[in-house]
Amino acid sequence: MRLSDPTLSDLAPSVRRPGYDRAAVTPGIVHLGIGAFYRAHGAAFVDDCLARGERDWGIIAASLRSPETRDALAPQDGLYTLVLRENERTQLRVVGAVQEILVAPEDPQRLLDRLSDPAIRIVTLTITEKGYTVDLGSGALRRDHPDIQHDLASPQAPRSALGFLIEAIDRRRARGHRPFTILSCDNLPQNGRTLRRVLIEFAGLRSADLAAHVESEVACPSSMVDRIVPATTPADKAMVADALGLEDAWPVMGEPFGQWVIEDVFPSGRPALEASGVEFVADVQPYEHMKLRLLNGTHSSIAAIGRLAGLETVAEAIGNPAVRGFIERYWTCAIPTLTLEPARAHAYTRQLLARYDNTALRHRTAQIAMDASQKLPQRIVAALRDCLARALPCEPLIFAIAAWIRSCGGLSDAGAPLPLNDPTFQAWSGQPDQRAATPREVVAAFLSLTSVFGEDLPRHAAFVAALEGYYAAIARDGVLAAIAARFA
Ligand code: CS2
Repeated sequence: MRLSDPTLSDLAPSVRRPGYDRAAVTPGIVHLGIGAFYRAHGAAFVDDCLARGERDWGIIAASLRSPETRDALAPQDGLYTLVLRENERTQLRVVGAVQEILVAPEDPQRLLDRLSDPAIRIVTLTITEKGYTVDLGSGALRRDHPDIQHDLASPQAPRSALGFLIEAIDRRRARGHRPFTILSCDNLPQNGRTLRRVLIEFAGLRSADLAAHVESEVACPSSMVDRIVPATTPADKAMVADALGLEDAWPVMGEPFGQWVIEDVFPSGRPALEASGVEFVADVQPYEHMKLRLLNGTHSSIAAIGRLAGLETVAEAIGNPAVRGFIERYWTCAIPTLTLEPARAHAYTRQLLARYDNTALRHRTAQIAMDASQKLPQRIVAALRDCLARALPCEPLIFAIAAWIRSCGGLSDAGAPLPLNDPTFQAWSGQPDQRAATPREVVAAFLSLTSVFGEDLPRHAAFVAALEGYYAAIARDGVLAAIAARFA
Protein backbone atom coordinates (compact mmCIF):
# COMPACT_ATOMS: atom_id res chain seq x y z
CA MET A 1 0.00 0.00 0.00
CA ARG A 2 1.16 3.49 -0.89
CA LEU A 3 1.21 6.62 1.25
CA SER A 4 -1.73 8.87 0.19
CA ASP A 5 -4.64 10.83 1.70
CA PRO A 6 -6.86 7.75 2.08
CA THR A 7 -4.08 5.68 3.71
CA LEU A 8 -2.90 8.40 6.15
CA SER A 9 -4.99 6.81 8.90
CA ASP A 10 -3.07 3.52 8.44
CA LEU A 11 0.27 5.14 9.30
CA ALA A 12 2.27 3.71 12.17
CA PRO A 13 1.34 5.78 15.27
CA SER A 14 4.94 6.89 15.87
CA VAL A 15 4.94 8.88 12.60
CA ARG A 16 3.83 12.50 12.83
CA ARG A 17 1.21 13.40 10.21
CA PRO A 18 -0.37 16.64 8.93
CA GLY A 19 -2.52 17.76 11.83
CA TYR A 20 -5.06 19.55 9.61
CA ASP A 21 -7.73 18.93 7.02
CA ARG A 22 -5.80 19.03 3.73
CA ALA A 23 -9.01 19.44 1.74
CA ALA A 24 -9.60 22.82 3.44
CA VAL A 25 -6.22 24.23 2.40
CA THR A 26 -6.04 26.72 -0.49
CA PRO A 27 -2.86 27.66 -2.36
CA GLY A 28 -0.92 30.82 -1.49
CA ILE A 29 2.62 29.86 -2.53
CA VAL A 30 4.12 28.65 -5.80
CA HIS A 31 7.47 26.97 -5.36
CA LEU A 32 9.86 26.64 -8.31
CA GLY A 33 12.40 23.81 -8.12
CA ILE A 34 10.79 21.07 -6.05
CA GLY A 35 13.85 19.08 -5.04
CA ALA A 36 14.74 17.26 -1.84
CA PHE A 37 16.10 20.39 -0.15
CA TYR A 38 12.86 22.36 -0.34
CA ARG A 39 10.79 19.38 0.70
CA ALA A 40 13.02 18.90 3.77
CA HIS A 41 13.22 22.60 4.64
CA GLY A 42 10.80 25.29 3.37
CA ALA A 43 7.80 23.00 2.87
CA ALA A 44 8.15 21.63 6.40
CA PHE A 45 8.10 25.15 7.89
CA VAL A 46 4.98 25.96 5.82
CA ASP A 47 3.40 22.67 6.92
CA ASP A 48 3.68 23.89 10.52
CA CYS A 49 1.83 27.09 9.56
CA LEU A 50 -0.97 25.06 7.96
CA ALA A 51 -1.19 22.95 11.12
CA ARG A 52 -1.63 26.15 13.13
CA GLY A 53 -4.66 27.04 11.05
CA GLU A 54 -3.20 29.35 8.38
CA ARG A 55 -5.12 27.51 5.69
CA ASP A 56 -4.51 29.79 2.72
CA TRP A 57 -0.80 29.06 2.32
CA GLY A 58 -0.84 25.70 0.56
CA ILE A 59 1.98 25.09 -1.92
CA ILE A 60 1.76 24.53 -5.67
CA ALA A 61 5.19 23.18 -6.55
CA ALA A 62 6.80 23.05 -9.95
CA SER A 63 9.78 21.37 -11.41
CA LEU A 64 11.46 23.34 -14.18
CA ARG A 65 12.97 20.22 -15.70
CA SER A 66 12.32 16.62 -14.87
CA PRO A 67 9.01 14.92 -14.05
CA GLU A 68 10.60 12.63 -11.42
CA THR A 69 9.27 14.30 -8.28
CA ARG A 70 5.78 14.69 -9.75
CA ASP A 71 5.78 11.06 -10.88
CA ALA A 72 6.77 9.93 -7.40
CA LEU A 73 4.44 12.17 -5.40
CA ALA A 74 1.30 12.61 -7.54
CA PRO A 75 0.06 9.05 -6.74
CA GLN A 76 0.62 9.98 -3.07
CA ASP A 77 -1.53 13.16 -3.25
CA GLY A 78 1.67 15.18 -2.77
CA LEU A 79 2.39 13.54 0.60
CA TYR A 80 5.92 12.47 1.48
CA THR A 81 7.94 11.51 4.52
CA LEU A 82 10.61 13.74 6.03
CA VAL A 83 13.14 11.74 8.02
CA LEU A 84 15.37 13.66 10.43
CA ARG A 85 18.37 11.67 11.57
CA GLU A 86 21.16 12.25 14.01
CA ASN A 87 23.42 9.31 14.77
CA GLU A 88 21.09 6.74 16.43
CA ARG A 89 18.02 9.02 16.60
CA THR A 90 15.40 9.06 13.82
CA GLN A 91 12.16 11.06 13.64
CA LEU A 92 9.63 10.58 10.85
CA ARG A 93 6.99 13.00 9.76
CA VAL A 94 4.59 13.10 6.82
CA VAL A 95 4.41 16.57 5.25
CA GLY A 96 1.12 17.64 3.67
CA ALA A 97 1.86 21.18 2.47
CA VAL A 98 2.40 20.35 -1.22
CA GLN A 99 -0.96 20.34 -2.94
CA GLU A 100 0.00 19.88 -6.55
CA ILE A 101 3.19 19.37 -8.56
CA LEU A 102 3.57 20.75 -12.07
CA VAL A 103 6.26 19.89 -14.59
CA ALA A 104 6.97 23.15 -16.38
CA PRO A 105 8.26 21.81 -19.74
CA GLU A 106 5.16 19.60 -20.11
CA ASP A 107 2.74 22.48 -19.74
CA PRO A 108 4.29 25.93 -19.28
CA GLN A 109 0.84 27.47 -19.65
CA ARG A 110 -0.47 25.77 -16.56
CA LEU A 111 2.41 27.04 -14.47
CA LEU A 112 1.90 30.56 -15.84
CA ASP A 113 -1.80 30.32 -14.95
CA ARG A 114 -0.94 29.30 -11.41
CA LEU A 115 1.62 32.09 -11.09
CA SER A 116 -0.89 34.62 -12.40
CA ASP A 117 -3.56 33.64 -9.87
CA PRO A 118 -3.99 36.55 -7.42
CA ALA A 119 -4.32 34.03 -4.55
CA ILE A 120 -0.60 33.34 -5.00
CA ARG A 121 1.20 35.90 -2.86
CA ILE A 122 4.64 34.35 -2.59
CA VAL A 123 6.87 32.50 -5.04
CA THR A 124 9.71 30.62 -3.38
CA LEU A 125 12.73 29.36 -5.31
CA THR A 126 15.24 26.54 -4.94
CA ILE A 127 16.56 26.44 -8.48
CA THR A 128 20.27 26.02 -7.58
CA GLU A 129 22.97 28.54 -8.39
CA LYS A 130 22.84 27.92 -12.12
CA GLY A 131 19.06 28.46 -12.23
CA TYR A 132 19.57 32.21 -11.76
CA THR A 133 21.35 32.51 -15.12
CA VAL A 134 23.62 35.05 -13.50
CA ASP A 135 27.34 35.55 -13.94
CA LEU A 136 28.42 35.28 -10.33
CA GLY A 137 31.62 37.18 -10.98
CA SER A 138 29.81 40.35 -12.10
CA GLY A 139 26.24 39.82 -10.90
CA ALA A 140 24.93 40.46 -14.43
CA LEU A 141 22.38 38.40 -16.35
CA ARG A 142 23.88 35.77 -18.65
CA ARG A 143 22.17 37.18 -21.71
CA ASP A 144 23.79 34.60 -23.97
CA HIS A 145 22.32 31.68 -21.99
CA PRO A 146 20.21 29.58 -24.40
CA ASP A 147 17.20 29.58 -22.03
CA ILE A 148 17.30 33.37 -21.74
CA GLN A 149 17.53 33.71 -25.51
CA HIS A 150 14.63 31.31 -25.86
CA ASP A 151 12.47 33.14 -23.30
CA LEU A 152 13.03 36.50 -24.94
CA ALA A 153 11.97 35.04 -28.29
CA SER A 154 8.97 33.10 -26.83
CA PRO A 155 7.84 34.87 -23.65
CA GLN A 156 4.52 32.97 -23.64
CA ALA A 157 6.20 29.57 -23.25
CA PRO A 158 9.26 30.15 -21.07
CA ARG A 159 11.90 27.69 -19.90
CA SER A 160 13.93 29.62 -17.35
CA ALA A 161 12.87 30.67 -13.87
CA LEU A 162 13.29 34.32 -14.87
CA GLY A 163 11.15 33.75 -17.97
CA PHE A 164 8.27 32.34 -15.90
CA LEU A 165 8.50 34.99 -13.21
CA ILE A 166 8.60 37.96 -15.58
CA GLU A 167 5.83 36.68 -17.83
CA ALA A 168 3.62 36.07 -14.78
CA ILE A 169 4.44 39.49 -13.31
CA ASP A 170 3.50 41.04 -16.66
CA ARG A 171 0.19 39.15 -16.83
CA ARG A 172 -0.68 40.14 -13.27
CA ARG A 173 0.10 43.75 -14.06
CA ALA A 174 -2.13 43.62 -17.18
CA ARG A 175 -5.01 42.30 -15.03
CA GLY A 176 -4.45 44.79 -12.23
CA HIS A 177 -3.28 42.19 -9.67
CA ARG A 178 -0.46 42.90 -7.23
CA PRO A 179 2.77 41.06 -7.93
CA PHE A 180 3.87 38.20 -5.70
CA THR A 181 6.88 38.47 -3.41
CA ILE A 182 9.77 36.31 -4.63
CA LEU A 183 11.74 34.54 -1.94
CA SER A 184 15.01 32.96 -3.03
CA CYS A 185 16.06 29.97 -0.91
CA ASP A 186 19.33 29.23 -2.69
CA ASN A 187 22.87 29.55 -1.37
CA LEU A 188 23.73 32.68 -3.34
CA PRO A 189 25.28 35.85 -1.97
CA GLN A 190 22.49 38.31 -1.15
CA ASN A 191 20.16 35.96 -2.97
CA GLY A 192 17.21 38.40 -3.03
CA ARG A 193 19.29 41.27 -4.33
CA THR A 194 21.07 39.08 -6.89
CA LEU A 195 17.72 37.81 -8.12
CA ARG A 196 16.20 41.28 -8.28
CA ARG A 197 19.08 42.57 -10.35
CA VAL A 198 18.78 39.86 -13.01
CA LEU A 199 14.97 40.09 -12.98
CA ILE A 200 15.11 43.80 -13.73
CA GLU A 201 17.77 43.28 -16.39
CA PHE A 202 15.75 40.51 -18.03
CA ALA A 203 12.50 42.53 -17.84
CA GLY A 204 14.35 45.45 -19.46
CA LEU A 205 15.16 43.27 -22.44
CA ARG A 206 11.39 42.89 -22.93
CA SER A 207 10.41 46.50 -22.24
CA ALA A 208 11.57 49.47 -20.21
CA ASP A 209 8.08 49.71 -18.77
CA LEU A 210 8.15 46.20 -17.43
CA ALA A 211 11.59 46.75 -15.90
CA ALA A 212 10.30 49.88 -14.14
CA HIS A 213 7.29 47.91 -12.83
CA VAL A 214 9.56 45.17 -11.43
CA GLU A 215 11.84 47.76 -9.93
CA SER A 216 9.08 49.62 -8.12
CA GLU A 217 6.64 46.81 -7.25
CA VAL A 218 8.38 43.46 -6.82
CA ALA A 219 9.93 42.58 -3.47
CA CYS A 220 12.73 39.99 -3.35
CA PRO A 221 13.69 39.53 0.29
CA SER A 222 17.00 37.78 0.87
CA SER A 223 17.10 34.67 2.97
CA MET A 224 19.58 32.25 4.49
CA VAL A 225 18.52 28.61 4.44
CA ASP A 226 20.22 25.80 6.28
CA ARG A 227 19.62 22.08 6.60
CA ILE A 228 21.87 19.30 5.38
CA VAL A 229 19.85 17.10 3.02
CA PRO A 230 21.67 14.11 1.54
CA ALA A 231 20.16 12.46 -1.54
CA THR A 232 17.72 9.66 -0.71
CA THR A 233 19.06 6.14 -1.29
CA PRO A 234 17.20 2.86 -1.95
CA ALA A 235 18.13 1.80 1.60
CA ASP A 236 16.45 4.97 2.95
CA LYS A 237 13.27 4.13 1.03
CA ALA A 238 13.23 0.61 2.44
CA MET A 239 13.73 1.93 5.99
CA VAL A 240 10.85 4.40 5.54
CA ALA A 241 8.49 1.77 4.14
CA ASP A 242 9.26 -0.37 7.16
CA ALA A 243 8.67 2.43 9.65
CA LEU A 244 5.52 3.74 7.94
CA GLY A 245 3.94 0.42 7.13
CA LEU A 246 3.31 2.06 3.71
CA GLU A 247 5.35 2.67 0.55
CA ASP A 248 6.69 6.17 -0.06
CA ALA A 249 8.25 6.49 -3.53
CA TRP A 250 10.44 9.43 -2.54
CA PRO A 251 10.96 10.28 1.13
CA VAL A 252 13.54 12.98 1.97
CA MET A 253 16.34 12.74 4.52
CA GLY A 254 17.81 15.50 6.66
CA GLU A 255 19.38 16.45 9.95
CA PRO A 256 17.28 17.77 12.86
CA PHE A 257 19.06 21.15 12.62
CA GLY A 258 17.15 23.60 10.47
CA GLN A 259 17.52 27.36 10.13
CA TRP A 260 15.81 29.94 7.97
CA VAL A 261 16.58 33.65 8.32
CA ILE A 262 14.52 35.98 6.14
CA GLU A 263 14.45 39.69 5.44
CA ASP A 264 10.96 40.82 6.43
CA VAL A 265 9.74 42.46 3.22
CA PHE A 266 6.46 40.86 2.13
CA PRO A 267 4.14 43.57 0.75
CA SER A 268 1.58 40.97 -0.34
CA GLY A 269 1.51 39.21 3.04
CA ARG A 270 3.13 36.09 4.42
CA PRO A 271 2.38 33.22 6.77
CA ALA A 272 3.50 33.60 10.39
CA LEU A 273 6.60 31.51 9.80
CA GLU A 274 8.19 32.93 12.95
CA ALA A 275 5.88 30.66 14.91
CA SER A 276 7.58 27.74 13.10
CA GLY A 277 11.03 28.94 14.19
CA VAL A 278 11.93 31.14 11.19
CA GLU A 279 13.92 34.26 12.11
CA PHE A 280 12.85 37.52 10.46
CA VAL A 281 15.56 40.19 10.43
CA ALA A 282 16.25 43.54 8.79
CA ASP A 283 19.53 42.39 7.22
CA VAL A 284 20.32 38.78 6.32
CA GLN A 285 23.88 39.37 5.18
CA PRO A 286 25.70 38.62 8.47
CA TYR A 287 23.88 35.27 8.69
CA GLU A 288 24.37 34.51 5.03
CA HIS A 289 28.10 35.19 5.22
CA MET A 290 28.39 33.02 8.28
CA LYS A 291 26.59 30.17 6.59
CA LEU A 292 28.12 30.43 3.12
CA ARG A 293 31.66 30.95 4.33
CA LEU A 294 31.75 28.62 7.34
CA LEU A 295 29.39 25.82 6.29
CA ASN A 296 29.27 25.82 2.50
CA GLY A 297 32.91 26.91 2.14
CA THR A 298 34.12 23.94 4.17
CA HIS A 299 31.54 21.66 2.53
CA SER A 300 33.00 22.46 -0.89
CA SER A 301 36.53 22.04 0.49
CA ILE A 302 35.62 18.67 2.00
CA ALA A 303 34.00 17.68 -1.30
CA ALA A 304 37.16 18.39 -3.30
CA ILE A 305 39.56 16.92 -0.73
CA GLY A 306 37.32 13.95 0.02
CA ARG A 307 36.90 13.03 -3.62
CA LEU A 308 40.64 13.20 -4.31
CA ALA A 309 41.36 11.12 -1.22
CA GLY A 310 38.58 8.58 -1.76
CA LEU A 311 36.64 9.69 1.35
CA GLU A 312 33.06 9.07 0.40
CA THR A 313 31.04 11.01 2.97
CA VAL A 314 31.41 14.20 5.00
CA ALA A 315 31.43 12.17 8.25
CA GLU A 316 34.19 9.96 6.89
CA ALA A 317 36.23 12.98 5.73
CA ILE A 318 35.86 14.95 8.97
CA GLY A 319 36.74 11.76 10.89
CA ASN A 320 40.18 11.89 9.25
CA PRO A 321 42.43 13.80 11.71
CA ALA A 322 44.33 15.65 8.95
CA VAL A 323 41.11 16.85 7.30
CA ARG A 324 39.57 17.79 10.65
CA GLY A 325 42.61 19.86 11.60
CA PHE A 326 42.58 21.50 8.19
CA ILE A 327 38.90 22.44 8.48
CA GLU A 328 39.48 23.93 11.91
CA ARG A 329 42.31 26.04 10.47
CA TYR A 330 40.03 27.04 7.61
CA TRP A 331 37.43 28.36 10.05
CA THR A 332 40.06 30.31 11.98
CA CYS A 333 40.85 32.14 8.72
CA ALA A 334 37.26 32.63 7.54
CA ILE A 335 35.80 33.91 10.83
CA PRO A 336 37.58 37.32 10.75
CA THR A 337 35.89 38.04 7.39
CA LEU A 338 32.44 37.95 9.04
CA THR A 339 30.59 40.88 10.55
CA LEU A 340 29.07 38.66 13.21
CA GLU A 341 30.62 38.62 16.68
CA PRO A 342 33.43 36.01 16.71
CA ALA A 343 31.90 34.24 19.74
CA ARG A 344 28.78 33.52 17.76
CA ALA A 345 30.79 32.29 14.78
CA HIS A 346 32.89 30.02 17.03
CA ALA A 347 29.73 28.55 18.54
CA TYR A 348 28.44 27.96 15.00
CA THR A 349 31.61 26.10 13.97
CA ARG A 350 31.49 23.93 17.11
CA GLN A 351 27.95 23.01 16.18
CA LEU A 352 29.06 22.44 12.56
CA LEU A 353 31.64 19.90 13.64
CA ALA A 354 28.90 17.93 15.40
CA ARG A 355 26.69 18.22 12.29
CA TYR A 356 29.51 16.95 10.06
CA ASP A 357 30.16 14.11 12.52
CA ASN A 358 26.54 12.92 12.16
CA THR A 359 27.17 9.41 10.83
CA ALA A 360 23.49 8.75 10.09
CA LEU A 361 23.42 11.25 7.22
CA ARG A 362 25.91 9.64 4.83
CA HIS A 363 26.18 12.94 2.96
CA ARG A 364 28.27 12.09 -0.07
CA THR A 365 31.20 14.27 -1.06
CA ALA A 366 30.27 13.61 -4.71
CA GLN A 367 26.84 15.21 -4.10
CA ILE A 368 28.38 18.40 -2.72
CA ALA A 369 30.97 18.51 -5.54
CA MET A 370 28.16 19.01 -8.05
CA ASP A 371 28.18 22.42 -9.78
CA ALA A 372 31.31 23.42 -7.84
CA SER A 373 32.28 26.15 -10.33
CA GLN A 374 28.99 27.89 -9.48
CA LYS A 375 29.53 27.51 -5.75
CA LEU A 376 33.14 28.48 -5.16
CA PRO A 377 32.83 32.24 -5.79
CA GLN A 378 30.45 32.93 -2.90
CA ARG A 379 31.62 30.10 -0.65
CA ILE A 380 35.42 30.39 -0.79
CA VAL A 381 36.60 33.11 -3.18
CA ALA A 382 34.60 35.91 -1.52
CA ALA A 383 36.16 35.22 1.90
CA LEU A 384 39.58 34.79 0.30
CA ARG A 385 39.28 38.18 -1.38
CA ASP A 386 38.46 39.78 1.98
CA CYS A 387 41.45 38.07 3.61
CA LEU A 388 43.83 39.20 0.86
CA ALA A 389 42.56 42.77 1.03
CA ARG A 390 43.21 42.88 4.78
CA ALA A 391 46.43 40.80 4.70
CA LEU A 392 44.81 38.14 6.89
CA PRO A 393 46.04 34.54 6.77
CA CYS A 394 44.12 32.48 4.21
CA GLU A 395 46.30 29.49 3.28
CA PRO A 396 43.56 26.88 3.85
CA LEU A 397 41.20 28.76 1.50
CA ILE A 398 43.83 28.82 -1.24
CA PHE A 399 44.57 25.16 -0.61
CA ALA A 400 40.87 24.31 -0.96
CA ILE A 401 40.80 26.03 -4.35
CA ALA A 402 43.90 24.05 -5.41
CA ALA A 403 42.14 20.84 -4.35
CA TRP A 404 39.10 21.80 -6.40
CA ILE A 405 41.26 22.48 -9.47
CA ARG A 406 42.96 19.11 -9.02
CA SER A 407 39.58 17.36 -8.59
CA CYS A 408 38.50 18.76 -11.97
CA GLY A 409 41.27 16.75 -13.62
CA GLY A 410 39.11 13.63 -13.68
CA LEU A 411 41.27 11.33 -11.51
CA SER A 412 41.49 10.73 -7.78
CA ASP A 413 44.87 10.54 -6.03
CA ALA A 414 44.71 6.76 -6.37
CA GLY A 415 44.04 7.11 -10.11
CA ALA A 416 40.32 6.24 -9.95
CA PRO A 417 38.02 8.10 -12.36
CA LEU A 418 36.39 11.15 -10.81
CA PRO A 419 33.32 11.99 -12.85
CA LEU A 420 32.43 15.68 -12.94
CA ASN A 421 28.92 16.94 -12.56
CA ASP A 422 29.22 20.63 -13.33
CA PRO A 423 27.67 21.50 -16.69
CA THR A 424 28.80 25.15 -16.67
CA PHE A 425 32.40 24.13 -16.06
CA GLN A 426 32.21 21.27 -18.55
CA ALA A 427 31.04 23.66 -21.25
CA TRP A 428 34.28 25.63 -20.82
CA SER A 429 36.66 24.98 -23.69
CA GLY A 430 39.84 26.08 -21.89
CA GLN A 431 40.23 23.01 -19.66
CA PRO A 432 43.86 21.90 -19.49
CA ASP A 433 44.91 18.26 -19.56
CA GLN A 434 46.14 17.91 -15.99
CA ARG A 435 48.19 14.81 -16.78
CA ALA A 436 50.28 16.66 -19.35
CA ALA A 437 50.36 20.33 -18.26
CA THR A 438 52.71 21.81 -15.65
CA PRO A 439 51.20 23.19 -12.39
CA ARG A 440 51.80 26.71 -13.68
CA GLU A 441 49.91 26.00 -16.91
CA VAL A 442 47.03 24.33 -15.10
CA VAL A 443 46.65 27.20 -12.62
CA ALA A 444 46.94 29.83 -15.36
CA ALA A 445 44.20 28.12 -17.35
CA PHE A 446 41.83 28.01 -14.36
CA LEU A 447 42.53 31.61 -13.40
CA SER A 448 41.13 32.67 -16.75
CA LEU A 449 37.68 31.62 -15.48
CA THR A 450 36.56 35.13 -14.58
CA SER A 451 33.17 33.92 -13.32
CA VAL A 452 35.09 32.19 -10.50
CA PHE A 453 38.17 34.38 -9.96
CA GLY A 454 37.12 37.78 -11.31
CA GLU A 455 39.62 40.06 -12.99
CA ASP A 456 41.52 40.83 -9.79
CA LEU A 457 42.75 37.51 -8.41
CA PRO A 458 44.81 36.41 -11.45
CA ARG A 459 46.80 39.62 -10.94
CA HIS A 460 47.49 38.94 -7.26
CA ALA A 461 51.02 37.53 -7.47
CA ALA A 462 51.25 36.12 -3.92
CA PHE A 463 47.90 34.37 -4.30
CA VAL A 464 48.85 32.90 -7.69
CA ALA A 465 52.19 31.65 -6.35
CA ALA A 466 50.53 30.01 -3.32
CA LEU A 467 47.90 28.39 -5.52
CA GLU A 468 50.55 26.97 -7.84
CA GLY A 469 52.53 25.67 -4.86
CA TYR A 470 49.52 23.90 -3.32
CA TYR A 471 48.41 22.52 -6.64
CA ALA A 472 51.90 21.12 -7.32
CA ALA A 473 52.04 19.54 -3.85
CA ILE A 474 48.65 17.88 -4.27
CA ALA A 475 49.56 16.61 -7.74
CA ARG A 476 52.87 15.24 -6.48
CA ASP A 477 52.07 13.91 -2.98
CA GLY A 478 48.31 13.44 -2.90
CA VAL A 479 45.90 15.70 -1.05
CA LEU A 480 46.10 14.11 2.42
CA ALA A 481 49.90 14.11 2.51
CA ALA A 482 49.90 17.71 1.26
CA ILE A 483 47.53 18.69 4.08
CA ALA A 484 49.49 16.79 6.72
CA ALA A 485 52.72 18.50 5.67
CA ARG A 486 51.25 21.99 5.83
CA PHE A 487 48.28 22.13 8.20
CA ALA A 488 48.93 19.46 10.83
C1 CS2 B 1 25.97 21.66 0.22
C2 CS2 B 1 24.66 22.30 0.63
O1 CS2 B 1 25.54 20.38 -1.71
C3 CS2 B 1 26.05 21.42 -1.27
O2 CS2 B 1 26.63 22.21 -1.98
O3 CS2 B 1 27.01 22.47 0.65
O4 CS2 B 1 23.59 21.75 0.01
C4 CS2 B 1 24.47 22.26 2.16
O5 CS2 B 1 24.28 20.94 2.62
C5 CS2 B 1 23.32 23.13 2.59
O6 CS2 B 1 23.50 24.42 2.11
C6 CS2 B 1 23.18 23.11 4.12
O7 CS2 B 1 22.25 24.05 4.49
